[in-house]
Amino acid sequence: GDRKELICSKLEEMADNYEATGDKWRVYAYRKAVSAVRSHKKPICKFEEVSSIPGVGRKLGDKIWEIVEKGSFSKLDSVKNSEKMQIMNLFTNIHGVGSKTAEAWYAMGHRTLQDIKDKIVLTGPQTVGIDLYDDLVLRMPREEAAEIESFVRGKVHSIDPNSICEVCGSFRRGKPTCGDLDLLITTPDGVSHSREVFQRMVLCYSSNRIMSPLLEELHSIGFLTHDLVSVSPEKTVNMHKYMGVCILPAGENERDRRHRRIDIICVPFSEYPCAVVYFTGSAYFNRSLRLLAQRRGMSLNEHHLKRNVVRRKGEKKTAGEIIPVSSEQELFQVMGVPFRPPEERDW
Ligand code: DCT
Ligand code: MG
Repeated sequence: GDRKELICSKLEEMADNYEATGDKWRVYAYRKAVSAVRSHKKPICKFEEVSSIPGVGRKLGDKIWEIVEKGSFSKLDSVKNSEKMQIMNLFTNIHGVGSKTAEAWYAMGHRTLQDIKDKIVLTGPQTVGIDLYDDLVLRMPREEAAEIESFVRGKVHSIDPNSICEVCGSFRRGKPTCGDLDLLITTPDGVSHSREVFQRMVLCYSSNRIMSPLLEELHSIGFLTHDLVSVSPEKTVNMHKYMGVCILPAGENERDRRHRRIDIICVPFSEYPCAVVYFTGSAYFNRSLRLLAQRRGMSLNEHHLKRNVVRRKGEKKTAGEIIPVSSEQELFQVMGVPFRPPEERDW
């Protein structure tokens, strides 16, 4: 119980540090180990037991055993106390800043958020990221994500009562906290199996019909406070992915609200199953599914599942044909994969 939580929190913290430096493979290995330890049924008492957990292996086994024996993880302590790592974490926690940018700023001698504000010409999203740093660095509790979703869903349904609106991402995977809210919207159109060109027209139509009035309403009531994509009337007409920042109206007994990240995505009905799977994630799970599709001569992305895709040396030789699917279940079935509920899609 407690021991596992200690192990996981140390490994997780180490993964976050590696993420800030852009070391994707170590991030992957550490996150995978966290999930393996979490789902390990028995308590951890012996070294052999640790290293035999699938997804842990010898090297990480040694590190986990150090945490078990000493209650501390010396490598994490030295890494996270280094000045550079603290600053890399500070910078990469700014929305729109990745490890490469953070590295460059560090190399230029910048050390604080004030340095960045004073000396760097920031992109629009990065400016929002710095202005709202203290809010956006936090993950929101699941309960608040649910409140945001029902608030937006109400607005969507007042525009079109037939539309479907669902939160995907970590929320749908049942996580206790969410980094942002990934809201997917579609409208049943009654033509879901027709040709792609037509589908695209339907997409524009429904984006136009729902997205623009929705964004206008959410801005005007002060719910959407900052945009992370450019939103002008000409653009929202065909917009299908909005990214921005929102804040719930303050209730009577609540402490001040915080700004939260929200993505609103509008997709054609025929693409809904693939979109739900994609935006539910996790990103690691999506990668496994894509690889699986490839091995079966198919291809999968956020729009479609296709068959008869021929690849040579990883390169697509034929584009393949779209296999229409009407639900998540059917998508898994056609791919020949046992259905996995969202809660079991971390990998
Ligand atoms: N996604 C993906 N590949 C990426 C990034 C995202 O396939 N590189 C998909 C999977 C999850 C979905 O998009 C939403 O992305 P995030 O919001 O970044 O992920 P999350 O799982 O919802 O986690 P968080 O709680 O941090 O938002
Ligand atoms: Mg998310």
